Amino acid sequence: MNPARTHALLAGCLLTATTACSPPHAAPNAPPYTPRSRDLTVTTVPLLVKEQQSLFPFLKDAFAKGGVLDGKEVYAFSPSTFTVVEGDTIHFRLINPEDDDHSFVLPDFAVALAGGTEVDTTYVARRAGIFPIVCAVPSHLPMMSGQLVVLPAATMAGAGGP
Ligand SMILES: [Cu+2]
Repeated sequence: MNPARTHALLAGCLLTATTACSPPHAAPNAPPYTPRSRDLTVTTVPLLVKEQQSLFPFLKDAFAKGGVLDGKEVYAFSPSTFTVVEGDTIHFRLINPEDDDHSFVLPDFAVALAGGTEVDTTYVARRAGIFPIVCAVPSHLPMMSGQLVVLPAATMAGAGGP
């Protein structure tokens, strides 16, 4: 293939790649996204825990030494996935209604959740990306987890709604 043809093909590919990467909803004169506050309530919920062994007989084997839940209990955050936009301020209401301690941990943020407590806290989603949320209590890992999905502000330009 001659060099001019190769160059034309490469330019076409680059143009295609550039077009494919532009924000899908951003019209040329769309107003930029205005960061907002979002209220999110999260409750810690027991799913398969030792207190339930009389209700679910299979748990006796699961929690026994060598069982599939040996040294573990299954809890969840409800809900466990949150979607916000870059720059948003999140007011989390974190509720732990039971007597076990938990925590709510993002890569740059951590809150202890003692048993029977409710914590109101604020987190600013400064960077777009998908960030893991975990409870740092070792016996609750890796099951007690979730994700914070932070959309790039550019993808929300011109978008209406809350
Ligand atoms: Cu936990």
